This record gives sequence, C-alpha cells and structure tokens, in this order.
Amino acid sequence: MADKASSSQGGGAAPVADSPAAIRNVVLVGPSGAGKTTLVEALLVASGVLSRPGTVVDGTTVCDCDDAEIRQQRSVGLALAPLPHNGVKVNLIDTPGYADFVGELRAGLRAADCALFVLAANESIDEPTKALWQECDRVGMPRAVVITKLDHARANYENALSAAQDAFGDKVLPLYLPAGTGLVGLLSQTQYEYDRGKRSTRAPDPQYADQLEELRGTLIEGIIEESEDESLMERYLGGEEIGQDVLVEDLEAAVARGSFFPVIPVCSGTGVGTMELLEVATSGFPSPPEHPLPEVFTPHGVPRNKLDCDPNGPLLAEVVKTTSDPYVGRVSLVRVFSGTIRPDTTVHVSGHFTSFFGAANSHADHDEDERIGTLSFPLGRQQRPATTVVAGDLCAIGRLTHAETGDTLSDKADPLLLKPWTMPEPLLPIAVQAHAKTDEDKLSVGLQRLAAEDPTLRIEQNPETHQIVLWCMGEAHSDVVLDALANRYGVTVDTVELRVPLRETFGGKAKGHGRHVKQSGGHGQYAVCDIEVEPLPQGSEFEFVDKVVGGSVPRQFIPSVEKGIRAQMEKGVGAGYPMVNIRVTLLDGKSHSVDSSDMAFQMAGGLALREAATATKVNLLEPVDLVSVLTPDELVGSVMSDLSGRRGRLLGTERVGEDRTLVKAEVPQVEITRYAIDLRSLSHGAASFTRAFSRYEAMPDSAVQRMKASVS
Ligand SMILES: Nc1nc2c(ncn2[C@@H]2O[C@H](COP(=O)(O)OP(=O)(O)OP(=O)(O)O)[C@@H](O)[C@H]2O)c(=O)[nH]1
Ligand SMILES: [Mg+2]
Repeated sequence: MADKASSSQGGGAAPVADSPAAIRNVVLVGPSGAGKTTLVEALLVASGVLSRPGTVVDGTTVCDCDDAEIRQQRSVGLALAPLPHNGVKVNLIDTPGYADFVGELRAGLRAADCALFVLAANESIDEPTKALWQECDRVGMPRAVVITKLDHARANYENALSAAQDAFGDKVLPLYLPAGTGLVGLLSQTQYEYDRGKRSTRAPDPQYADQLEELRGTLIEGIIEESEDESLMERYLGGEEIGQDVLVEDLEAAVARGSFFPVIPVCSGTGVGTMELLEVATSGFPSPPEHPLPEVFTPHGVPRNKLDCDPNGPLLAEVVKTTSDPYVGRVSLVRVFSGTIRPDTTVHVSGHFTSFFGAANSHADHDEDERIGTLSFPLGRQQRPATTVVAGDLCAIGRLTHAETGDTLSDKADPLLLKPWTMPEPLLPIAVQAHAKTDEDKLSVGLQRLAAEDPTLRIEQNPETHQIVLWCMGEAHSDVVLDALANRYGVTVDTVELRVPLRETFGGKAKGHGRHVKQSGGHGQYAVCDIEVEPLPQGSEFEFVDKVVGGSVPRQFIPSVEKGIRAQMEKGVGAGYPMVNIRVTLLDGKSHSVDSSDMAFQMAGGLALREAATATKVNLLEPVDLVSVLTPDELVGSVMSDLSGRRGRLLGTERVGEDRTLVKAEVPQVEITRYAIDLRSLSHGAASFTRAFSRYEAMPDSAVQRMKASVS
C-alpha cells in the first residue's frame, strides 16, 4: 500500500502551474487491462517524478493505490498523477476501464480537457472498447490513440492500428512508426532510439524509408483534409512542399476540435514512445482555456453567463471525486474551472442532484458555506501541500464535510451551480443486511458515506420489503462497495435474496365473518361483523361500502371496522404482501352496549377479511417494468427471445442510428433482478437497458410456484 508505493515514488514537491495555459488535464481512457495505469508509471518515470516504475501486479503503482485496487489488480476509481514537462504541468487522470466503473470515467472526462485512448497491441477491439470511445465522443473529448504493449509476445501493431481505424474511422492516423527499439517520427522524419529509458535521435534507418514515405503521405493528406485553409490541398496536390509548422498547427487544431486522432505507439516497459507522448500532450493538446466550460446556474437554477477559465474570475470548481478515510476524513478532488482556490478560505458548496436528476437519486440537495482545510496536489495517495490552485488545475481539498461528488464550489458572496455530468444509472439491485444486528448503525453510516463518494451507488430502504437494497452498476462495483464496508467501516455485510414488493388481491367474491368476543372477567370486548369482499380492477386500491341496516353495527364503530380492514390489508392475508384492488361491503354485525369498542371492531374487521380470504383464492400481483434495451441490430433476435423467456411482453422495436435497435418490452420485476449482468454477458457488453416501473399485474401460478421453490 502506501509504504510499498513509496519505494518507487519520487516524493518530491508537486509541479506548480501559475497560469491555465501551462496546464494540460489528460485523462487516460481505454479497456480494462490495456495498460493505462502502467503507462502513467512510465510517464512519471520519463518526466523524472519517479525514479523507477511500480507495477500493478505488486500493487506498487501510484494510481492503483486503493486497497480494493491492490487486491483486484485493476483500477476501480480515478486517480491523479501530475508531472512536469517542458514548463507545462500535465495532470494525468487514470480511469478504470471496466464497464462497472463508467461513473469514474465520466468524472475523469469532466475533469480533463483531452484524452489518451489506450489500446493494447495484442488485443482486438471489442464492444466495451467501442462504448468507451462513444463516451469520449459524447462529450466531444479531443483525444490521441496510444497503442501500448509493443513488447508483448502477441503484439501486432499493424493489426491493432487497422482495427482502431475500422472501429473509429480513417481520421485515426499514426504520427510515428515503431522501428526496432524506438520510433520514427512521420512529420519530423527522425528516428528516436531508447536505451534504458534514455532517448537519442538520428536520421531514420534506410530500411524504413518506403514505409515512412507511404505513411507520411497518408498522414499529411489526412491533416490537410482537416485544414480550415481550403487552398492547402490544392497546393499540396500541385506538388508544393507544405511546411512542418503549418502541418503541426493544422494537426493541433483538428485534434482540439475532436476530428483527428493521432496514434502514438508506446511500450511502457522500455519507455519507448513516452517522450513523444509527453510532447504531444504538452504541445499538441488543448489547454484548459481552450476547452468550453460546463453550463453555470445560480443555486436557484437561473442560468448565468458562461465564465472563462480565468484565475482572476469568480470561483467555480467542481468535486470530481470524494474519498473518505476514517483517519484522514473526507478528501475532495476538485477541478477548478474559474478563479483561484486558497487554503483557509470559506467557499459555498452547492449540491443539487434532485433538481437535475429527480428525487430517486438518494442525494439530498444542500447548500452551505464551508471552510477549506488543507489544500494539496495529490500524486495517487500521496498529498503534497499546495498554496494556491489556479483555474484549469486539479487539487485535493481536505475536510469539506458536506461536499459530495458532483457538487459545485464557488464564492460564498456569489454562489454558483454547475449542472453535474450525466451519471450512469445503477441497474443491479443487491439486498444486504448487517451480519451482526449490533452493526446496523455502522452499516447505515458507512452506506451514507459511500453514497456521497460515489454517485453511481444508489441506496434504497424499501419500505415494503424492509430490505436495504444497494443499486450497483454490476457485480464488480458491488464487490468494491462491500469491500469498502468491511475494510473501511468495519461492517460485515451479508447479501440476501432480493424481495420484490408483491401485492395480494382477491381472486373472487367471498364472505367473511369477524367475531372478536372476550368476556371472561373485567371489562369485556365485543364486536362482530359480516363483510363481503370482491375484486376490483387494477389500480382501484380500496373501496369500503357500508350497507348496515338497523344499527346492527353502531354508527360510531363503522369507521373502526374500516380501519381494522385497512390495517389487515397493509399486512396482507396470505404471503404477507399488502392487499389492493378490493371492495369490502359491511353487511351486518352485532354489538354490546358496554363491551363494544373502537378497538374491538377494528379487530373484528381484520378477522373478517382474513376469514373471507380463506373462502376464495388470494392472487399475487407483481410489479412489471417497462424495459428498453438498446442493442446492435444483429442481437435483436437474441435479446427478444431472452426477454420472452423472462415472461416479457414485447411492445415493439425502433431504429436508432445506423445499426442499433431499441427493443421495448414489459417484463415482471422478479425476472430482471440480475438483468444488468445477464444482458452484458448475452451481448458481450454491446447492449444497454433502462427500466421504469409500469404497473402491477396478476402473477401466474407457475411463477408463484417457482418463486416459492426458490425461497424455500
Ligand atoms: N508486456 C507489457 N505488459 C504491459 C504493458 N503495460 C501494461 N502491461 C501489463 O498489462 C496488465 C494490465 O495493465 P494495467 O496498467 O493495470 O491496465 P489498465 O488499463 O490500467 O487496466 P484497468 O485499470 O482495469 O482499466 C498488467 O499486468 C501490466 O503489467 C506493456 O507495455 N507491456
Ligand atoms: Mg488501471
């Protein structure tokens, strides 16, 4: 952990940027295992921050510093690693590639102005990788493609490059050619040799001349096609030699627009390509002032004029990650969009998830002034003190007790609110309970803290089933949550069978007799009632009809009978689920002038309903959701037959884009409790879905039997 990591960490002072133009916020995006975290190590070594790289396997990297990451040997959260290069501070933001952690990726995309899309030279491009590319597209993120693991036994750089071009388009074009133990720059026409991490340059070896010529031509044409100077293509085709300065300028403009994706081959093990990557990041990528700021509102939701990335402007910052540690307390990782943050000042914290995403997100709105404690520039887990943090930079703030991920920090005299980035919806429900009853309070504190850190975790206290349900992104995400509860908050948690809130109703008309008579000694109790119960259509809830004649049930006790019946309905009469959709008619009864009471008639009402239930069939109603599955066209058949197998009723399909279909169906909730996992495996991560409660429907006998069998 921290002490292990320190063996490779330089531990020097953090690089400091005094102006936004001297900062690059670069997020690493790519499939799990592509080599992002390892690449960060190599870049930290190349820039002198580390003397030697840590490894993911040993748990000694800067970015995989969380206990769960060390145990799982993969990233589960975003991590920051700043480095200096050529007078520029590069904030590398490592993100996890696994789909469950897409929330962390989105936070990383929000914090960054440009991305390195990391692919491994020994892997093909699968659906989850395409989904990551789309995540970048969705926010218009400028990016370069890094093809890493050049040294892998099964590496095939050419295949990896053409797979990337097939998947992401012909504007994915290499800037370098791998050559022996180095690279050849296609624009600079220089060979870069690496020897034990040290780079030297020379004229390209003749054996690369043909390849260089061909790839250079394609690159130059690609850049010129993107140029805003329309005369350039004509001049180029006319045989004019276009100057490297012009090409580099056009290339940078096209990268910043997100319409051109230079490819850089890299080997983290030998360091090949790391210097080239740092050069592209510092001289070719947009700086914070070139990246549009998110929309700004007042805390009352009134739109405000857009701000600039100006250190002298009003303070505007956003919490992109929150960690809480029983010893250090809460640490908020913050991206500063405007203004300057200084320690020991008071800021306004605005959290308005409900206004933007509705009440179901389990994050209460809040607005408060809080004092900034420590200010630091983290390197993974290591916190290095900071004195001022200017617009465009990233830093960590200690002990903001109320700030949650996605909250806005602003000047207390001029409170502002940023619309948070789009959070993915957790769709895997996991029911849990504290292993020991005495741990229930600890569990609720732990869950509250985890929800503040992680907007993709939704906590539901189901009032009907009395279960605590953790809505997670997938099994890997739920493992991380349970791991944190056990290791950070000391609560052992058992996962239990998820109970879906069913309802009961009457299958037919039935009569019931309720007799609550106790007359032995003291004050007696006397109440008798006769009722008739009949089923009503869906959504009718409850009707009570009084047909008592001649005062057999005295007036004042008629509401008591109704109250008793309602109380029994809440508890149910069969399997213990609330009862709905019935009409109860009170027909007759008996009373006693002394012993009858409100309570006695309530009891009699409940008894009458229970007796009526024995005279007919009690049916179960189950919640049915509207499920919308977005799938590639070729999987529509499999998705549909899988939904039918879940007792789904297909409602129709809709074309989306060129090769996707939206399949809509109504599916009982009991059949889709693990659909988040099943759909991912059925589609290899290519399909996604949403669900929304639609209504209650009669549960068929076969499903009731199956449910009973699985519970017993
Ligand atoms: N041969 C070789 N192996 C590498 C290289 N880079 C990374 N690896 C190995 O690939 C595995 C995955 O690397 P990571 O850096 O954890 O990959 P990641 O992209 O951060 O993965 P996630 O955190 O799950 O998204 C590790 O075992 C690394 O040692 C490389 O350049 N060459
Ligand atoms: Mg990683």
